[in-house]
Amino acid sequence: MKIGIVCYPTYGGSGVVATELGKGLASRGHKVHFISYRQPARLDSFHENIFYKEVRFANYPLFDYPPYETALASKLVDVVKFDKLDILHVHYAVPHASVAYLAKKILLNDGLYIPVVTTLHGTDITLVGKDPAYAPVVSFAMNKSDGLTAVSESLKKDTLNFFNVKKEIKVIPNFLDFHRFKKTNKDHFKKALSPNNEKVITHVSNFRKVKRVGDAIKVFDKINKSIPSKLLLIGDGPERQNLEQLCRELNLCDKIRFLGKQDAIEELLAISDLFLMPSASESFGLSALEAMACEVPVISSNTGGLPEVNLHGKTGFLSNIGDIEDMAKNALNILSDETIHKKFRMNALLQAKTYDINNILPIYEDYYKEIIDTCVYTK
Ligand code: GMT
Repeated sequence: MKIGIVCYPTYGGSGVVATELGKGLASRGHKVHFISYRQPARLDSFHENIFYKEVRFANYPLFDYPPYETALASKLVDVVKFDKLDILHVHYAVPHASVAYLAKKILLNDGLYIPVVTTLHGTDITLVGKDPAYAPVVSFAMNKSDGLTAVSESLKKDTLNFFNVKKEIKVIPNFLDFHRFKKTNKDHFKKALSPNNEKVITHVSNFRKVKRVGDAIKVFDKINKSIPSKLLLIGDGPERQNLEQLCRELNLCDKIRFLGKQDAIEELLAISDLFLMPSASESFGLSALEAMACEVPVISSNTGGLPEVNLHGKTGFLSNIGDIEDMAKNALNILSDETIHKKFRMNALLQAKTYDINNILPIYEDYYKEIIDTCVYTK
């Protein structure tokens, strides 16, 4: 198939999933065209079946905000026509679903029908999409997509609760590549980051409010009072300064390392003993899954899709949002007994295996075929 993938090029989960999906499809022989305003972060090596089409938008002094939607729709029309795409798959509904609909309408005028699949990732529904500033357009565009997928049962439920969606939503979860995410020996990192063999606790996110990184720091503070530990904070974002301030207030600066955005997260997960994800909202929790693939148990909140990924009492523990005491108690339960820790590590790996990219790619392929066939039949 010739597949167009539209995504955000940043380190956010939706861009990561879109890019890894495209790379996986390309390795199975499909021609994949990525369409975005910058080369996606994880599109970092050459593949003969991968093409990158950059959206360029001309600025003009009249614009406070350059009209990205218009530029993207024009690019989609151009790529679909010129590269004869079979299907467009847009990731994150805002604004990609409505832009794809516009492109579809323009192409229809020229006698071309391009089927559109929209994948809902999380905040495009739970936070941004349901904001009255965007909701009517998001709702309309979802109903106009030929195919609609969500990354967890919980996100599907939220979408049906918040919007009047008539379209069938298929759940296709996040996934990962076990060639990359596996526990390897990184003793030199371990020595550098926890020289006295302290336990290594890790958190990865974009440091937005919704991630509640402050809770991760407070949970760490409690763990560290019983078991000497180090906290690795990986990622960056708007809350960083507040978090640095919190570390100072708690007198934890020598125990917490802000590592910024890291490409080889798996190498840091390889030396981690525990992963913290105290989010206020999380449709799936891809970083938790990546940790589990590296045999790291997860202490998380019980929101959104997290209970589907992190199994309470098996791969880690779930607590109510903001319940720092409970999270710390659960963390100590795992960390203070080597046999228990080992068991959680193995359970985490086993559970992660069910999300192997090799299981998920055929589901997307079959879904694309089904959508294309239905469109050919109904058009
Ligand atoms: O907020 C983020 O973490 C980024 C966001 C995105 O859309 O870029 O991530 C969402 O999509 C990921 C991939 O499907 C999911 O694993 C994350 O759980 C989800 N984030 C939230 O729902 C907050």
